[in-house]
Amino acid sequence: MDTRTAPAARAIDPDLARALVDVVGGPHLLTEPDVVASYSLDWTGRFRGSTPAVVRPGSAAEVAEVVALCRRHGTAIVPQGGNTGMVGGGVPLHGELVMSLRRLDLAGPVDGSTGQLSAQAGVTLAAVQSAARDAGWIYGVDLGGRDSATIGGNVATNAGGLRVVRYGDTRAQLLGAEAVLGSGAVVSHLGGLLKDNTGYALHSLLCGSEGTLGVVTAVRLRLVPPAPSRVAAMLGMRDASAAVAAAQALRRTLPSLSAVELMVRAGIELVCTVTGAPPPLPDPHEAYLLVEASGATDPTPELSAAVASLSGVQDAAVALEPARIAALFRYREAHTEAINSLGSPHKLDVTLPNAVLADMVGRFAGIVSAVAPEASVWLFGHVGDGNVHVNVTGVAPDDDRVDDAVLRAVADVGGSISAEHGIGTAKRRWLGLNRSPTELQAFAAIKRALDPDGIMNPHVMLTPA
Ligand code: FAD
Ligand code: 2HG
Ligand code: ZN
Repeated sequence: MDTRTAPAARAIDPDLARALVDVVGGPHLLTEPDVVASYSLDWTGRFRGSTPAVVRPGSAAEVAEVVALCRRHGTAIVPQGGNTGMVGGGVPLHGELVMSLRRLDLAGPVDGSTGQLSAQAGVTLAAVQSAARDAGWIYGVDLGGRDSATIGGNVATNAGGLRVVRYGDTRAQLLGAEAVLGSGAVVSHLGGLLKDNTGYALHSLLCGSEGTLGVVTAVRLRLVPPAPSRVAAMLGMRDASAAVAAAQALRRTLPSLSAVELMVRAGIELVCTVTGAPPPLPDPHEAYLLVEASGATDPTPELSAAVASLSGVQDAAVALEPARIAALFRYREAHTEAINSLGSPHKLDVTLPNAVLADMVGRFAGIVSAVAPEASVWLFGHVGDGNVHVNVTGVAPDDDRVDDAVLRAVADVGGSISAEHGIGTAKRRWLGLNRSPTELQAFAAIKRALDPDGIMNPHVMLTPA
């Protein structure tokens, strides 16, 4: 796969290597080139870095010792969870040491009376969801990378996903965190009090900081009551504009709405070709809306009434059984892997204001073809949040012209250049489109305060000092 490749990393300082082995044990300092290579390539295949070593601490205390050692040696660290990130923020593109958090994998127990769960950073999202479910609660965040993505990575990126329209993003679930800052200091606030206005909310600041301020080692999460009755419908829509208008209407008319996802004909056809799934509806449609409603009682009558009042619906497939609902969601979730099968994509994850959402969905293909006529554009996303995933294939990994054109067009109409994936290295160049010089100065001041030597993910989000 053609990737944006970084120069080879320098070998690790032998003194640092010995000290790291003393902390984590020999088996947890990985230096074999074949082994560390898998930690150096991102999920999309667009960003390939190189590292002298991967260190795998087994406790928060070991994380703190590793950070202190790296600070002393002036060695930069890239924290890594499940390596499912989409913006090149979790791979060592400048020869950094990789710190894998996957050994911090203790989840629970759930506090059944408050509906809260503590988990270490390396627990997968799927394991958090299943611990919550086993205790009679649910965790409100869900996304396609759930089996590999870690809760530490979710917090570091403030992950969104399929149910933000109902429960909010990761920050909305986060009641507290434990972290080792770049200074080496350990901060811990895991008490889980629902109301707690005692100074700065450091956990909220760490959420979405993409490993640039410190390493998240544990989190306290809010859970929500289960919504056991579920129904999903795949709507064949007249066009993308009608689908956007329908999604916006459903937010108001369907109180039990728990997901509303946009797809278009080309994406559905690609998914069917790559996965072998049959078409979701007998005839093709220009756009599709996947709608899920859930609650304590059967939401089907409410969903049917809400759908009946929409315009532009040409056909519908309704699913009530969990397996059939999962099959409908598969059409949406499989977009990411299906697009990857065409080569490493440029991923432009944007949010648009409601008023211009439909118009922009119609404009993206033209914006891309004006700078890269050979490229293909794939549109889908969490349209209930105004979040569209503009994927572009057929463009070299280091050719940023489409990124530039799309992100500028989005910012020009008041949109965000990153809805949920973060800035990473992929979008650092364009952060100034959304953030003023004064805000960027405040970001830099926070970074200097918490990470005085700039060792935490120094090439991510902000320009290195
Ligand atoms: P990584 O990729 O390992 O790291 C991501 C960033 O977080 C990096 O900057 C890294 O340095 C930092 N980091 C990781 N762990 C820590 C830690 N413990 N402390 C400090 N910094 C840390 N994202 C969404 O928001 N919504 C979606 O719907 C969605 N769907 C996806 C579907 C698929 C199939 C895939 C592959 C990915 C999807 N993603 C989605 C992207 C990705 O899963 C999320 O960004 C996720 O939160 C990353 O978690 P991770 O553990 O893999 O982090
Ligand atoms: C999703 O919503 C993820 O499936 C990935 O955020 C989006 O592949 C993408 O661009
Ligand atoms: Zn997404």
